Amino acid sequence: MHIGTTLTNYIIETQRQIQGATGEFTGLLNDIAVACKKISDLVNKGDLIGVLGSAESENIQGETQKKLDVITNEVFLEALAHNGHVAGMASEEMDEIVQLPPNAPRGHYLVLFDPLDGSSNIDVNVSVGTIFSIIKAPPGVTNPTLEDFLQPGVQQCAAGYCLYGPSTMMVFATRDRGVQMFTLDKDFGEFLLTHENVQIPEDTAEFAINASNSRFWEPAIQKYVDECLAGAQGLRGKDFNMRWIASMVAEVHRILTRGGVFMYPVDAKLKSKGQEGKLRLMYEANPMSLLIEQAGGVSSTGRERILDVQPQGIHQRVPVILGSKNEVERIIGYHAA
Ligand code: AHM
Ligand code: MG
Repeated sequence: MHIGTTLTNYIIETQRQIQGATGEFTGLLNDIAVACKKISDLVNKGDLIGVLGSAESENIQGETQKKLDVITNEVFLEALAHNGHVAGMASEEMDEIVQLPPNAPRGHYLVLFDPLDGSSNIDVNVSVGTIFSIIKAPPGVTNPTLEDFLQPGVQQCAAGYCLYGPSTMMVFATRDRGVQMFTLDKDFGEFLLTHENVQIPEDTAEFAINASNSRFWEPAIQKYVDECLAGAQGLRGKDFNMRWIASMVAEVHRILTRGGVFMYPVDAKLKSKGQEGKLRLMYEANPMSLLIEQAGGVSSTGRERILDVQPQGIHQRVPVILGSKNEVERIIGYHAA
């Protein structure tokens, strides 16, 4: 496909190559693109339209919701609920899975999403993003139950994110067709292909972790970060650079673009709260892991491939270590030692 082709054309062309494709998947990705364009517009206008600041509510994780968490959740639901491309949805911002209205047409897909990840950054005008994961509803299921959603990440048909940064970018991967990046041309409202078949360099000298948690880390993470900090004088024999944006979409985008490692490991502080990690498996870790693997990187809890984790609940949390292959494999090795 040539650089500059529209997202819609890209999806149609890809579908054409799949035997028996019905156009439903094309329609679904188009719905998601429309939702993301609307969210991009809201995020962009920000204070001009009074959408910044906190709402008076908490989500299932007990976190205060931002006004934009609530609004973008509605935008996403609205864009997908009536077009006959999904059988059900689940969102970071909603306790339960979303049942479609009784009269709404049904499709074959289930979509899980985080409508605005990194939203604690929104008031300070730092990049945020929408993350989505697409799985198939079990055959014949038109009113899915919770169990129908609990599929390991390896079964995702596609996944991606939309990054609202200096420019708005849609990045997605299907299970076997690599990672493509599209940039929104706001003048005519289309996502245009700007990076094809993205590949992450296997080696890197850049890592991302919230170091304020270091006193709670497990030995494997402590050892890895200590070695990075020791730089050229230490065992690694090279200097490392550190980045922490506290916005997973921006972090993963950097890694897809120039390599690196992102870690949100389990630590003693999370464990004391009964949590196995900070990030959510089904609509944060799984979609990002599909992108990372499709781009030649590795994504692990430290002990297990994230895409193989059998989910027990929609809002389940997992440790996340992802990025450049050789670095992530080194960290996995430190967990095994
Ligand atoms: P959110 O879903 O409430 O926005 O939280 C997820 C975000 C990630 O984008 C980011 O990597 C992480 O939380 C930052 O955590 P911390 O504030 O502990 O550094
Ligand atoms: Mg989130």
